[in-house]
Amino acid sequence: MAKRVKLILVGGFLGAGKTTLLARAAERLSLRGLRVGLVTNDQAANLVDTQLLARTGQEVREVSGACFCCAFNKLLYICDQLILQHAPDVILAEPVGSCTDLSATVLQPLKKFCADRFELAPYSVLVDPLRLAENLQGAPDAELDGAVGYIYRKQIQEADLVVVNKTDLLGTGRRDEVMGELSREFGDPPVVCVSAQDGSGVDEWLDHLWATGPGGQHILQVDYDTYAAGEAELGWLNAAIQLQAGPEYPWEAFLKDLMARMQAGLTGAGGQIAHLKVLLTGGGTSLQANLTASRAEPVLRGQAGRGGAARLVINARVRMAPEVLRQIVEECLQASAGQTVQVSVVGIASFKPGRPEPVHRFTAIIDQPPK
Ligand SMILES: Nc1nc2c(ncn2[C@@H]2O[C@H](COP(=O)(O)OP(=O)(O)OP(=O)(O)O)[C@@H](O)[C@H]2O)c(=O)[nH]1
Ligand SMILES: [Mg+2]
Repeated sequence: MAKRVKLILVGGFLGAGKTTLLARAAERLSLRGLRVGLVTNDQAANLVDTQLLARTGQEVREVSGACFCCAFNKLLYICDQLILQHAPDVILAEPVGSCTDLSATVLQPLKKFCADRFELAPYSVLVDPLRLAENLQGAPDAELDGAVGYIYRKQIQEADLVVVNKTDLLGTGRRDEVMGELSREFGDPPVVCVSAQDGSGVDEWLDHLWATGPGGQHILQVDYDTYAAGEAELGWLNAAIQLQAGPEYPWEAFLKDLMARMQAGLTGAGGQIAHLKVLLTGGGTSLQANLTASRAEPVLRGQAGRGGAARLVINARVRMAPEVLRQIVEECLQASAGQTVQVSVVGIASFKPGRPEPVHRFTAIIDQPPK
């Protein structure tokens, strides 16, 4: 039998740090001498994540147009292409951050139909510890409640392994509190703690994925009406924009101004920001800006050059009507550009994710045969 590829799916809510962890894992696995392939996923094209992961130097493919469960055959096709063209030992894949029920709709079908090709790692679900308590408690100022909160909980419940990320931001006391919240709410699931950003815990997490498995040990009852209602509360916008300015124009200041305008505009209109991510590239440099909550500060990483041409990719996931989201983003863009920057929109899509219609849905756990 041909060698099986280790397939690692990393889920979790929007902004939990999946892409950052995949990039870090790709780096660590390459150091172990393993060839890595990466797969991103979204409802539409023009993904910040695909571009960010391409910077790891590894092969990246995109499943866009639908989530993994609704585009299961496309996921298989893309993985097969990766295997044929690149021969990876490991494929790391990131499902859309508003998706759940992946165990029933993706993991079990993978074990059933592709046992010869893939060895499925435990399904890791990332948690942003700074958001956990407010999202679970449905506090009055919680970013996620109702149907979106339902998705959030289901994601954690179906994990084989809960990965508490961003531990670089936690003191020991807060870390203990997070563990307490997880154990109270989810009955002591296996948990590992990492920081995708500084790399701590990442090797231990990877070791765990090689020591245990296969993934998909829990199948949940999921009410698809509530799930669909939760996804439909989110406005989605993906845009690719070409910019042109004079020779010394400071692109970093432009991006900071744009993020501040979008944050004020979106929250001012009553939107709740789940994840607003923007990547500005040009002249061999790239600068990313992320905002993972309405009241947070945007985080900038990388660097931007000065002047000339630049390309902007905007991916916004905001709890508001998509038409309003698009109007605000377009107005902010024009305001930041003023008379100094020429803006041409290469592509823009804004919509609500459609009702999830999985290709497969298994109700029993498939035991993957041993190697
Ligand atoms: N401090 C800190 N920030 C992190 C860590 N991991 C991710 N982040 C930041 O969290 C934000 C979101 O990270 P992403 O990796 O884009 O999150 P994601 O889960 O892929 O988001 P979606 O693709 O929108 O679902 C970015 O600003 C990251 O830099 C971490 O370990 N520590
Ligand atoms: Mg991502």
